Amino acid sequence: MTGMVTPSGLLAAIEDVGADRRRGGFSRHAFDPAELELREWFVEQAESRGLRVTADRNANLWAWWGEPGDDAIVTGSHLDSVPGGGAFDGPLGVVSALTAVDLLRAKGFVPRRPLAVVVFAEEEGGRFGVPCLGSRLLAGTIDPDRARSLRDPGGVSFAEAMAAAGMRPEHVGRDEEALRRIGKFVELHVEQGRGLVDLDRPVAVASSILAHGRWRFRFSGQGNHAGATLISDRRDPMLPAAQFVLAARRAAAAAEDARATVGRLVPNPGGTNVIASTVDLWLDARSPTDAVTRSVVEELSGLAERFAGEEGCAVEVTEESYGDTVHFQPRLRDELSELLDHAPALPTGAGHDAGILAAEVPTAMLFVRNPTGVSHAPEEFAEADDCTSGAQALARVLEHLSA
Ligand code: HGY
Ligand code: MN
Ligand code: MN
Ligand code: MN
Repeated sequence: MTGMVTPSGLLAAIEDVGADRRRGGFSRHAFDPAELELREWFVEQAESRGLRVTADRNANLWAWWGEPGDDAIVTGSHLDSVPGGGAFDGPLGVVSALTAVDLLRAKGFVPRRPLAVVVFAEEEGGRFGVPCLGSRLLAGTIDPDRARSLRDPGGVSFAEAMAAAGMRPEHVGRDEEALRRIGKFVELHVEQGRGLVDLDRPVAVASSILAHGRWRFRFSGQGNHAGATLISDRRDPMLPAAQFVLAARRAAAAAEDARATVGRLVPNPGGTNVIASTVDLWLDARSPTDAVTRSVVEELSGLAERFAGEEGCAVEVTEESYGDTVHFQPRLRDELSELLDHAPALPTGAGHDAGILAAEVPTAMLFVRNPTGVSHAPEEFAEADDCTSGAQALARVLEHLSA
């Protein structure tokens, strides 16, 4: 792609936006200054390519090549990150879509169907706790009132944050017009794992997404003084919480290809010399089947009750989000694999907006090789040449589907 902007070139242009000096990596969360800056950057990049950008009622951005219309070929991903996340998860899908538009235009391609690049809001759930919030609202798989009332750690609601960003939270919800406009959706994403490295291939198509969800466990005891309270008099919720973290690893290891993670644990009030009154922790559980994921969570909920009881504490479990196992349509998956020199079909342990939309429209995903396999961490990486191969593959897919 001599002289043309490449995906890694576009990523380099935003490498200072939302850089998290304390954690490393990037912290770009829905409607915070960094994500708003990325949204503006995306609009500029899209408009400089002659694309017309609109925002839908759910804070998702749509850049149209041609008139917006039904049965469009849509690609895109997200710009928000997890706290201290990598540079590629989300943005690679967005910049590859922009590069694919460049490649198609350079060869004189004119879409015979509307074509759009979409940027979904709050895919990571890094601020309001529910992943794929923008695509869930679009598809109507989350209650609008519940979405509006989701609060970030500082107590700001999704509705307040949307309004502060100049958007209208009162209109969020299933968007029939936007859904009707999606003929097919293809999301390109950096691979989050080592499948392609082990196969020595640059690009794969997705075969499935694990069944995954998030549950909040609130352990409640008695806040008290760290020095003045005898051990025998304590009801310390940190104890059942600590046992729970270990039990989560054991339960996942004993189940069929399951994963269980406690990445976030918040004692209240959180003082060094204070026995916590409550401890909140969030369980992220996943597996190739709904049954296994659900059984791991059920087992852990029972253990949480037991651990809490042993310490004179209580526990409350809340399911915050759930995404069924997604198997991408074999016909579209195989068609794209064939188109891309028999690219391998790989499962993904990560959730994606494509997984939400797959319930509504024909959907596919492309993955780009990640040499370390690491994701949701500053070390996340993809070689410039592989990113270019990904964008070229995406351009071929868009041209093929637009025919
Ligand atoms: O959590 C996930 O799997 C995705 O990155 N949101
Ligand atoms: Mn992610
Ligand atoms: Mn992602
Ligand atoms: Mn995604």
